[in-house]
Amino acid sequence: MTDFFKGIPAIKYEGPASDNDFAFRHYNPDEVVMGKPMKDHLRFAAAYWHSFAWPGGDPFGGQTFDRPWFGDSMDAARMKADVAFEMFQILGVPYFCFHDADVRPEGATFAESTANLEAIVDYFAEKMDQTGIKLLWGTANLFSHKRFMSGAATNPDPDVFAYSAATIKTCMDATMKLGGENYVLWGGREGYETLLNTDMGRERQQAGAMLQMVVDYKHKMGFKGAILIEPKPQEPTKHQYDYDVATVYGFLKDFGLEDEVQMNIEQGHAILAGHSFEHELAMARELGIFGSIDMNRNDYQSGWDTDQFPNNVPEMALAYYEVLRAGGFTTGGTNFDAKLRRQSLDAEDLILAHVGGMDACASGLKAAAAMLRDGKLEAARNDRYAGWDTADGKALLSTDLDSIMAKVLADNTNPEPRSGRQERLENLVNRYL
Ligand code: XLS
Ligand code: NI
Ligand code: NI
Repeated sequence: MTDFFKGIPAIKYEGPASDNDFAFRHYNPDEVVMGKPMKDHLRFAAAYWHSFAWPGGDPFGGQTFDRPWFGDSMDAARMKADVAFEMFQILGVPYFCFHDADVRPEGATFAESTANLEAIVDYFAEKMDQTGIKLLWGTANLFSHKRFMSGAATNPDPDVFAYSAATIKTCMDATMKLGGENYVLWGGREGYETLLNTDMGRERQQAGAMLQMVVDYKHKMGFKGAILIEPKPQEPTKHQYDYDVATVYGFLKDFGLEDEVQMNIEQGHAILAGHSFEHELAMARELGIFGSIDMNRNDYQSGWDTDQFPNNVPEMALAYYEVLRAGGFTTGGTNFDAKLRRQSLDAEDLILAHVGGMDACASGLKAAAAMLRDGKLEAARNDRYAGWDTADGKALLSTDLDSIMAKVLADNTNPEPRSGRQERLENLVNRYL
């Protein structure tokens, strides 16, 4: 045991009336919601990078956090892992997620970085064994080091493509070895700053080839989890290729990979793309590529990815409503891709941030389940489209313009506008919160 969390005990469910900051009011892991314990609906994961690797900097100032494990040694990496697993246990999160760069020191060579990663993976394996904590997903950090400044798969330099591919292989190996349930690809540097120096056609082909190799390797190694792409429209790159769910779907179709890859959808990225979170979730569900979520919240005024811990229950209710309508998670889960504000210096801030986020998710899930159970929203939606369930409605979709025009004339078709009843539905949703 380290003394980082200074004896903060495991967080327990105490119910909505509790006055204890270190307790859950809504997240009751074994409480059954729509036939499944809450913990199996939500499948919470903590993100290694924000909680343990981020020093608290912003564009105007550097490190604010003073963590005893900051440093480049393997000893520091092991201490970081000790503290991380202590946090996972205090919170009772069943999963965690990591990038290679979060968990191991960078080596002087590719081989040394890989050896460092392998040593930490062995250390994780022991800890996972002792605690029962599992890996939701692993991923490669192909964006922080300067070698990736012009992209990873989409770099103009083939050596960077090669370095990136080899790095992805080591991270897929690590994920497989730890029994990870998904492998994530987020292309923070896959895009461009200016078209003046960019060959978009080549870069798309390079990205397609890389993804095909990832999928081939998944099958070759017998990885049973899902390959997930995480869309984001910009930041750090000015224009990122994986803009949003619909854009990525077009890319997958182009390369014939739409049945091989699913989406990891992040709240803040949806907002940056000018969508709501539930829009992105619903789009992925309709396209058959819903996978997992990165839960956080974005500041609506900032214009960049603020990765705050979620606390807006009405928004989360609508998000989990879409997750439930998608049939819930299979390999996916709720990863807190969220970081403290840089003034939140204390160890307890890390715990309380997650406690609040987990409670907000649980409230949202309960509200979503109640909405679905009551069925009023779905009944109203079905009623709005009822015309399409009639024989005439169905026939319309498989005929031709000549026949339709003849029928419009014969029936003297003259559509009457009907209310969309938006305010009525919004009032209805508020009753479940
Ligand atoms: C950054 C992304 C990143 C991915 C994993 O905006 O959210 O954290 O989730 O590389
Ligand atoms: Ni993000
Ligand atoms: Ni993310």
